[in-house]
Amino acid sequence: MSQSPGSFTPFDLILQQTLPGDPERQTLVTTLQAIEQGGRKISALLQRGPLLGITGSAHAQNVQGEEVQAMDQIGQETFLTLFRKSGSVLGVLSEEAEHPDIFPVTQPAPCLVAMDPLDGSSNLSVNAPVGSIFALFRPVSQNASRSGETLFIESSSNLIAAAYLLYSVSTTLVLAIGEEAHSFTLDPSTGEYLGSGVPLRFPEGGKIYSANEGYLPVWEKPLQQYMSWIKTDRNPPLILRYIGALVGDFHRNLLKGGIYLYPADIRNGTKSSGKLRLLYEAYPMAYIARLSGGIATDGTAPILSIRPRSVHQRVPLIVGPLDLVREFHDRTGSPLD
Ligand code: P6P
Repeated sequence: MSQSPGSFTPFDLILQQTLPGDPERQTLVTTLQAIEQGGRKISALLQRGPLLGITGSAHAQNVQGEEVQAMDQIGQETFLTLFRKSGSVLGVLSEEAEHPDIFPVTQPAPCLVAMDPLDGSSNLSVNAPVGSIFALFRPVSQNASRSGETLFIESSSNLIAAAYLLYSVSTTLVLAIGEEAHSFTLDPSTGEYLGSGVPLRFPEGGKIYSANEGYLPVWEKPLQQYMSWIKTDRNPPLILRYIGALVGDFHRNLLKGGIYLYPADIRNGTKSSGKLRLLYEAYPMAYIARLSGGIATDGTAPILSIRPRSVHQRVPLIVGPLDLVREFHDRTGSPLD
């Protein structure tokens, strides 16, 4: 049932997609409130970013060996503090921290959160879109005997929700729970996130592809042939749109119909695992894609069927509407079931 444009809230979606007696309902409400609050703070900071001197490098490296931007650290501290205070989050795994943080909880059915607090942060210095990405899991256990890493790995098949914030012309929250994914826009004047109540669906027949073709020379042959085919022999050809921030590219492709590809590459005879991380980038996008009628794979298998061996494990990511992803798999020799 769609409500009038702009009156449907994330709280409405949680109520719609969970049962009254479900102890996770309150956990989802409280955890989403933390995400919403962090989104308000980061959105407001980014409006004045250059004036505050926070859009540049922090002159440090993260556990991934990547240069940390000042806003990466601000995003990390912002969401970590909010999740710790929520009483609903048992642990947080972050791109910006080597080990998960484990917190005391007050809720009977707490969740785990895997997050990329500020995705695409190298875009900040040129005022291009960035995002925050979250995957929420039901923990297999609450006892402190397990290490944080073990808890996240053993709980990885218990995805219960996924969300991203897109900080762009406006600030968008996309939330996927139960059977539906919805988009909400932050009204800075009230702090509310408001949506139409109409679920998100990838349109069929999309004509967009998103990939960094600068790496074409180090991609495998079938992929190189696919990248040529989509521009020449495919009817109609696909057109390239690439923002350099997964959240921005994914969101445009979700609304307009497009496939995003960050494949493995071959360097010095060694095949990489791609760049994106399974638990806090590929999983949440795969979950949102699935609830929106799409699918995400690693080029061979569905992302949601892959169990992590380590918490910062990387995977190749192909994600988009079923028609375009199926076409990719047919053209590269690994047809989807
Ligand atoms: P490249 C940002 O660093 C990110 O993780 C994704 O958000 C984005 O899609 C990708 O990497 C961009 O990577 O190699 O094209 O700069």
